[in-house]
Parts: sequence; C-alpha cells; structure tokens
Amino acid sequence: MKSSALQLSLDTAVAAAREAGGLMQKNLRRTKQVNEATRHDLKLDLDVQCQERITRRLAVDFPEIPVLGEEGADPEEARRDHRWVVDPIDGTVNYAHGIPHASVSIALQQRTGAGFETVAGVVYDPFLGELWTALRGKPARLNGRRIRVSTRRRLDESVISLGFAKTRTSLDRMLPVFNHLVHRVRKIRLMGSAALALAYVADGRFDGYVESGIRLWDIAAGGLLVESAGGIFRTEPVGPDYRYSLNANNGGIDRALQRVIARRGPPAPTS
Ligand code: LIP
Repeated sequence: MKSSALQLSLDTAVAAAREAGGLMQKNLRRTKQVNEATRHDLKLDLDVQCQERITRRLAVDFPEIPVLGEEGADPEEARRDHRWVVDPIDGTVNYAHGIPHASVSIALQQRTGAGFETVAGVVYDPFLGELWTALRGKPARLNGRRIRVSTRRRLDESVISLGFAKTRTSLDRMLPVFNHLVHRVRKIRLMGSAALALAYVADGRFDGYVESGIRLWDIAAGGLLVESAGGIFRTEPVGPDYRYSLNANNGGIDRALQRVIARRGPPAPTS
C-alpha cells in the first residue's frame, strides 16, 4: 500500500474510532443491553452497534478491505491482501459496570509471506480523550506527540500489567505468573483492557504486559504501538480462533519476563 494510502487508512481508522468512542461516552452511565453473559465475560448490544458504526465508516474510504472483528468477521478477511482487525469496545466488562477504562482498537493488517503484519493501528480511550496511533516504520504517537517505552531495566522497579482473559484455562495459566511476579516487581496492575495496557507500555506507564488466551483484535493495534515506541511485542498462538499468549515490554525487562513465563506461565511467546 502506498504511503499516502497508508496515511489515509490511519486517518479513516481514527475517524471510525472517534465515532465509536462517542457512542461509548454517551452510554457509559446508561443501562446496557447484555446479549451474552458467561462466567468471566459479558457481550453487550453496544459492542455490536460500535462495530457496525466502525465498519460503515471504514468502508467509506476502503470498501474493498474486509473487517475481522470481535463481533463478527467478513468471510473475505482471510483471502484479501489487507484486513481491518477491530475490537469495538476493548474492556467490555469494565464498560458494562460503568468503569471508564475501555477503548476502541482498530488495526490495518497487510498480508505477508507468513501471514499478516499490522501496518497501521489506533487505540482510542474516549474517557480520557487519549488517542494512540502508529504506522509501521514511524514513531508511535499519543494525541500527535511522539511516545517511547520506559527505560527501566529492573523488575523490582517495574509496574507490570497482567490479563486473565476469559476462561478457566487462561486463569490457570496466568495465576502462577501472578504469584511469582507479585513478589518481584514494584506493582502488578490488572486493568481489563489489553489495548490500553499495550498503549500504556508504549507510553512508558507500564513496563510490561503479559496475558494468555488473548484474541487478535484485542492486541493488533496495541502491538504496533509498542513496537513503534521501541518496545518488544511477542506473541505465540495458543489455540484456534485467533488466540495468543503475549509478552509485551520495554525491552529492558524482556529477558526477566521471558524467564518467568518460561518457568511459570503459558507457552513463552517467541515471535
Ligand atoms: C478484554 C481484554 C482483556 C482480557 C479480557 C477481555 P474485551 O477484551 O482486553 O485484556 O483480559 O478478558 O478479553 O472482551 O473486553 O474486548
């Protein structure tokens, strides 16, 4: 894709994210229709509405690019040279409970020999008005200003975020990691939005983020933010349906985190 088209794709994704973010803001304190409730997850009608808004806005400029989203996928997404990867509300359980820590995550991926590579990414927090953007090969930005990962190199000075995803398996995989890390880091944070956790790593607020059983739409845009801010974004497929084990960090604590995951956690991400 030419650089002008790539820039347009980012601008289009920002417009779509802002549209969905406006819907999130308007409904934060309203009663929300729950479409599905499981042991560790909720799916809202607003998830569907936001993905529909995003899909319509993306199609204005890029009608030929299919969407792979948490609320449904275009069957063409695996066959075309590009695809949008969309999480309309990342942090749905937070949002359903009126906790204003949730985001819109939109990534553009390009087919490569081995699969797909994220080439543009947007994570938008409508509650703090924080818009993170990245184009592959260019610096990551927060509200237009360049951002970098932290420079901390010691676990005992680090703030690490963890995610426990939605299944018993992912809980069982991550609890040993929590029990080991909690005594060795400054603080652990469990925030409930993978996209924001990755944006916080890119912005130096977190020094690392580890989760197992996370889905591609939760992490595609945030992963590009981390890489474009000088960090490391490791993923390992852990099952069908776009599930991954993830270790994202500032680079300085990468080996220490990899050691913990190798000994205590899910399959250690290698890529
Ligand atoms: C959420 C992720 C979070 C994970 C949750 C959930 P959703 O995404 O961002 O990291 O721990 O289980 O998967 O479902 O709110 O879009």
